Amino acid sequence: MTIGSRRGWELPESAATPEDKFLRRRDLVKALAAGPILAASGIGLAGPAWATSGLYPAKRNPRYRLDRPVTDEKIVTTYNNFYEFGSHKQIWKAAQKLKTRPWTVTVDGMVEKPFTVDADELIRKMPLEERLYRHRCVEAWSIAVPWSGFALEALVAMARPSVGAKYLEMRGFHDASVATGQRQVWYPWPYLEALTIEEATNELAFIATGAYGKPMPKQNGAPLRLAVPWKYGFKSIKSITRFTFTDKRPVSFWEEIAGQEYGFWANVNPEVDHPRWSQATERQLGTGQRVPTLLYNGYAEQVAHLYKDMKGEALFR
Ligand SMILES: Nc1nc2c(c(=O)[nH]1)N[C@H]1C(S)=C(S)[C@@H](COP(=O)(O)O)O[C@H]1N2
Ligand SMILES: [Mo]
Repeated sequence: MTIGSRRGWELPESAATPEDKFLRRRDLVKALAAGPILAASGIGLAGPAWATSGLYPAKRNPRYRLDRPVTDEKIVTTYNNFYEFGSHKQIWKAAQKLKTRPWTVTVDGMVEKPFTVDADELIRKMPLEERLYRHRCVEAWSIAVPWSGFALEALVAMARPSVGAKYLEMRGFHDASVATGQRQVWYPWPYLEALTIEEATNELAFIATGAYGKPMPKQNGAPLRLAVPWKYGFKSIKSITRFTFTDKRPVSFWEEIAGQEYGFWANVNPEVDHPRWSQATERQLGTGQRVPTLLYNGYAEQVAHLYKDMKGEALFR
């Protein structure tokens, strides 16, 4: 691995979205609102995500702060887990083949009225903000990222799930013609993850649509990916195409492959080892440091109550 750079330490949190950029963004939003002629003129338009690219950087929500430096953007966008494109970290180039616009998102299952919506249309309807979140991979490396996006709770509210719905299942895409990793047919494609409704409506559950003040890079899960920072990274499913409300607990992608190692809950806990390695510490990418891992990855205050009365559940793998 060649992640020896120390640049992460040098980046102050404020480097993520300078206020002046935010102010310019407001002007741009006004300009876009002025009409389709301006919108078509190309101001601030970044590639095919043009329909929402003017929304970044979103205003930072100061409630979500870090106890560590933001990781260098270069590292976060070039060291990835995205098995659809290969079972190694250097997938960022291969991921550019994924066509993320137009992108259709379906909301179905136990809801008042199932619907399908264009991703940019959905993003435009949601309350966008920026949050600084930690991310802890089950493999014991970690990053800290300024995500842009919206609270998953807002999408749940829009979906109007029926009272019997207990879980929210999220599915990735399935297209082996572009995602060469999906030619490995022994994996249970598409990637699938799920949360309980209580988890999905917890304030921390976030749908990230951008990073570092820009639309989401493909390799990080464009156009929309989950960010649940108190859980191991594999729960944060990328490039979601479908949200399904259900009363049956879904079996997630990794749970199906190796349920003894990767469970449904996957909450971060330094005291519960992975069957093959310790989870006590983590390698902070970009810093050259190994630091102690925190219970619920440092988010116990927001989420510990969700699990208080759960007995006999493997909450930490
Ligand atoms: N669809 C999909 N989502 C995924 C994965 C994947 O392979 N496919 N890997 C997960 C894992 S293990 C991690 S650690 C994070 C990595 O996110 P990043 O590359 O943006 O850091 O994505 C998660 N989401
Ligand atoms: Mo991971």
